[in-house]
Amino acid sequence: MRPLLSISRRTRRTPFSSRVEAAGASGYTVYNHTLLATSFRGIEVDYWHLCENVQVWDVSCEKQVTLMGPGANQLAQYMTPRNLTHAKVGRCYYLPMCDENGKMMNDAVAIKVNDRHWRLSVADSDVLLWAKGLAVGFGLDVEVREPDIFPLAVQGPKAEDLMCRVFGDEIKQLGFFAIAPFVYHGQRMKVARSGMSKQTGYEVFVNNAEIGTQLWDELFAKGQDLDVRAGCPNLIERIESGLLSFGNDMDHETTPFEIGLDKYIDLDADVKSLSLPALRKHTPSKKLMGLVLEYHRNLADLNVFVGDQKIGDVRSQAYSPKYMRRLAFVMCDLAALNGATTVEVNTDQGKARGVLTSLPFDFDELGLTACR
Ligand code: THG
Repeated sequence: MRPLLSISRRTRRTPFSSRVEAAGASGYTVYNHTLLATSFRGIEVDYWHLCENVQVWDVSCEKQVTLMGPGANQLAQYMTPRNLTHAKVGRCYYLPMCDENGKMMNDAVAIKVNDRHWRLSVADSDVLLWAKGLAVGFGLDVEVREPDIFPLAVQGPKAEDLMCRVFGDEIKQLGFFAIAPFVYHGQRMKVARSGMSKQTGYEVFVNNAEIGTQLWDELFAKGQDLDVRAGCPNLIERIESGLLSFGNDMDHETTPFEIGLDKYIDLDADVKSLSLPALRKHTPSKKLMGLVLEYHRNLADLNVFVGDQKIGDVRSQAYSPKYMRRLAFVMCDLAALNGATTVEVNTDQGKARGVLTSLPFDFDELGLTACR
């Protein structure tokens, strides 16, 4: 018998859990103490459907942490090395969040609600506890809470069409990473053009559980001809798109420079950030890189070699049916790698050779074309 996941109040269900079960979720993980489906009809079937149609995802597990009060701006800035000085209301900001040693605590999508109110949509680590500790330790006048807000993602090339049917054509005005209030059945809720896929997508920040389930049902009723299905962040699509997962591709021992988040950090910024002093002195000794393997073979372990020398570990991996290659993110030891790009891994059929590349994958440059 396969082991069961025992669900209790601690393993939080969401307003959409009954819908997710009814839609036939076939696997779950726990993310921020909350249930998150990992597959429905199988990861490959879900993948093709996501790339060609539209899916509705219960991503309530992207917990919201709010910082409210006169110290909210300061606390948000302490937590990230990204310069928030010119942050605007109405935009989402992808934030590496780092400790005093420059190590990753989380990667969140943040919005500034107003000058005294930030909202962080956090990845899988307890940002609430860290933020409370910082607020008390630095004596900031700010309240840190986890409000009842349940993100619902609508992802896929037909997402815009479906969202217009439910929220109106104004949805088309939202640019990438923009966020604006919409009214649904009399309830104001924010909608962003964002999500954990590189297909077109939106996230609705549902702030009323009952209206949220109505919204779920309406998305399915109005999307029948679009073949709308329940879905979830898809491992294959995430890897092809180079989207990182906290806990998999990075952890509390990783710096943002080691995972390619340099572009979000201005080391010269004149801001009070907990991690900037350490990051200014930091020289990365490891780097997350893409790995492309010729064959559809399963890995026997997570070690990556140049000759007999181990140079890194696989962090996330999946077979890409679109490019017919196994793709992986590998954390490489730069000294051991010494500039090599051809590496070997152990598979269930012996050693296999692969090529290391920068992330995100550039399939054109790799000479790979989509098979459909
Ligand atoms: N949506 C929301 N909250 C989240 C996630 C989300 N919190 C947890 C987790 N996902 C955070 N991780 C990511 C990783 C990448 C992106 C978003 C969240 C992302 N990155 C773009 C990229 O890499 O190209 C763009 C970033 C940018 O332009 O600033 O979208 O999915 N609400």
